[in-house]
Amino acid sequence: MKVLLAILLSMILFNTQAQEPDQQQHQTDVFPQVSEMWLRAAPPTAKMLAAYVTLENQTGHDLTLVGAYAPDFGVAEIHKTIEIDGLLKMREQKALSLPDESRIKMQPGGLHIMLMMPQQKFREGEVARICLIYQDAAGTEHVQHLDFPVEKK
Ligand SMILES: [Cu+2]
Repeated sequence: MKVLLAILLSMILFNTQAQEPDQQQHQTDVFPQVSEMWLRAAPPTAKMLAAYVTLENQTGHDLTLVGAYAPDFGVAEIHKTIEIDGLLKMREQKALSLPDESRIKMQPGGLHIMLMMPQQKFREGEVARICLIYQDAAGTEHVQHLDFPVEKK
């Protein structure tokens, strides 16, 4: 009888433990963490501007960066600068994978957000809204709205 009671008691304890909420499952952070975010200041006549950011995926889910848009620009694209036969060229990156626990680092001479057809001038100290579009494993798109400080570097 005592043995049976002990078994029953341990089953109850086990059940209680199993029902405790899993902290990991309650993580609601959908977007990567951002750092080193800036838009390169350019002369007022510039037709193209470049913006940079480092994205770190701590969401617990794999993501893919599939594009960008910016309300103050006619076109926004993710580009990569590559060297072909000694010439620097830019290629649009339509899908950059950003698996869980990985990062994408954009910087001059490499990956960047290319902004074309500016609808207004951006001066140093101002910010420009740029929205990054991610796709999750299920194919659902998530838009991260970011304000890039305009900096001279
Ligand atoms: Cu470019």
